[in-house]
Amino acid sequence: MTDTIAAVATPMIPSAIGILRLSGPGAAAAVDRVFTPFHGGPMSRRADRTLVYGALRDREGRVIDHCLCTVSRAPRSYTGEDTAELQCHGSPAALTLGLEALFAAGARQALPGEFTKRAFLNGRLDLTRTEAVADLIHAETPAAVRQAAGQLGGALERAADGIYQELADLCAHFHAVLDYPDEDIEPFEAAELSAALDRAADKLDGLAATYRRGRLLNEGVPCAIVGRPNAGKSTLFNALLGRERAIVTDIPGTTRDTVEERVSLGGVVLRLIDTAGLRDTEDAVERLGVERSRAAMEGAELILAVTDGSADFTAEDAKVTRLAAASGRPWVWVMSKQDLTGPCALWSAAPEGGAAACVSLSARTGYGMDKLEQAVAALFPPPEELEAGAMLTSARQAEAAGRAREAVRRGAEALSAGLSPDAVVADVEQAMSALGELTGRTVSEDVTARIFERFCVGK
Ligand SMILES: Nc1nc2c(ncn2[C@@H]2O[C@H](COP(=O)(O)OP(=O)(O)O)[C@@H](O)[C@H]2O)c(=O)[nH]1
Ligand SMILES: [Mg+2]
Repeated sequence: MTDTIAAVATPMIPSAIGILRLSGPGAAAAVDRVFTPFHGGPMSRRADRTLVYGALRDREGRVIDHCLCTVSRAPRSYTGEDTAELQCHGSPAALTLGLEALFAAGARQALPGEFTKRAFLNGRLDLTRTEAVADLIHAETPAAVRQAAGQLGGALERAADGIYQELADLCAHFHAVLDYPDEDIEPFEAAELSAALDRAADKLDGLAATYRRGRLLNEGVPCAIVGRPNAGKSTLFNALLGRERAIVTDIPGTTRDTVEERVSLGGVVLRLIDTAGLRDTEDAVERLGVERSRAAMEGAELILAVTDGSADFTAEDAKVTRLAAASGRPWVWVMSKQDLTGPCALWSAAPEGGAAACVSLSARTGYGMDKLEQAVAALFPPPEELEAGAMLTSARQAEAAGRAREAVRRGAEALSAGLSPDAVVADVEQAMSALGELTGRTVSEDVTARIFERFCVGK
């Protein structure tokens, strides 16, 4: 028997509405102790999902707020347990008193994520949907919101489940043939097995391929700003951030360490990294900074290579654009300090490096910043309606899906190497187990259930 948990579900700041939430067998009884409807009987005798207006009381029974209350009973609730919600005014002091009253009425403080954990344990949400709840809360862009909402709606669960079901069919068939030789079940065809494995492998490849974009969508795009000292990197960094985060001076070599901040640009979250200028230097500290900026470039998914548009294009600039081009990452060539030179930048002054875009801008006046925004938006377009939600977005998901893929591939190889179906099926079961981890379901029960369900064995 589980206990009853309670928590303030909204931020503890003065606000329009604050919500006290409960889940567990004692939810309605606890609410009865702290909430008195203005009309009608106590909440424990009310219908599910109706809003009731009444008084919220502290542990001594004194009225501390007028609020709305609703109950949803097991199993048709978010957690799958009896739940209740008190929609109060957003007063941190009143909410604290209300929560203390709920504790006095038998509830205990919920742990972080405990409501959603109970929803998972009670089978209301699979693991991917559980993760989507957290993703949605932390989403920073419209695209990330739609992705999380799609995953919350079960898009990834269905994708993983589709593959799982096909593999389960294979196993069920195999076990049926093996375990019930007297039944009239079609024998196993190697060609059929091979085709089914290829289908699953293709789907898993497709799923794995979504991870890069899903991760960037969820975690943000690591974006290194590189260039020689005094090119205007830190000024651009601050302009994108909208505040003076990095130190700007006209002394070359001021930025010696990498500085990272999140910023939303063109509907894309950038993990913007300001780096030390790339140049050969004798200064030990600065050299360390240069090493770090090289590392930042290696870890980046987007590079902004900044050259000073008001000065000559130097050998150092050429080195920077060459490094950016050689990185294999999409890169944008930013020619800075447009306010000093006018908009006609001489791109031809430098070698062709396959930049995704060339932008002449002034971080000081803001000229051209919209072009940079458009370039970023074009490089990281939001997912299509149908893709949203069906992408791998976390390392956990990618790892599980990757293991499934490896196992299916091993199975396919074993089959073409002429190994017995037993060996192949062992790999298939491992793939199912990995997919089961992705969504949080179990394996053997499903396979067993399926044998009886689909093949009517033993009837
Ligand atoms: N006029 C003008 N000066 C700029 C602009 N961007 C940077 N600067 C100046 O160029 C110098 C070096 O800038 P900084 O951002 O520190 O360059 P970093 O070494 O590449 O980080 C500073 O004196 C800045 O004020 C710009 O858009 N317009
Ligand atoms: Mg700097």
